[in-house]
Amino acid sequence: MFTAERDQLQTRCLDVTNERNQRKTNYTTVMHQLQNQRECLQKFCNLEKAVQQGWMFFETSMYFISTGQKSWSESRKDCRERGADLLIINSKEEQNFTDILRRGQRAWIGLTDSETEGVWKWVDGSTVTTGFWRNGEPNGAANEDCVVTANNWADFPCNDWFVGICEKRIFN
Ligand SMILES: [Ca+2]
Ligand SMILES: [Ca+2]
Ligand SMILES: [Ca+2]
Repeated sequence: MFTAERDQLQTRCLDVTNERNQRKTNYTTVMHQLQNQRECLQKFCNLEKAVQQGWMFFETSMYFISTGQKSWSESRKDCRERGADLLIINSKEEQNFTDILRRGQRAWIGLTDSETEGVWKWVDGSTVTTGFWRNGEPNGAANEDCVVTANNWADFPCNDWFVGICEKRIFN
């Protein structure tokens, strides 16, 4: 009789523990869901704010064209202060999109051979795989180390003044 009662108590105790663990698990799950929702909302709010500030979206990035003309490095600094960097053109589609974005202006992109003459590198350190050079460009040798886009690319002196296109990846 006594043993039976003890067994019953033990079983009850196990049940309570299981229930409590289950509740804990549920609680953790709900907390995670809430956290994800909050992060999602935060992301959405950030995107909405970006649109208001004039950023435009294309595929997995957002883009901003500066209003003033600056040197290449000043344009880059401007982009970085916006949490972005100068544009890296990865495809013909992206090239076409930025042609719309620049509205006829020549614009700096994140491509330079200032480190090693003739070795064109993007601002993320990668080398050019798909190039859209204008016929005869690049032609500036050591005098022209920075690239502007105007339908296609040309090297220019980095201290010339142009507007710049910033790109920020939305998904990494
Ligand atoms: Ca890009
Ligand atoms: Ca050069
Ligand atoms: Ca040139």
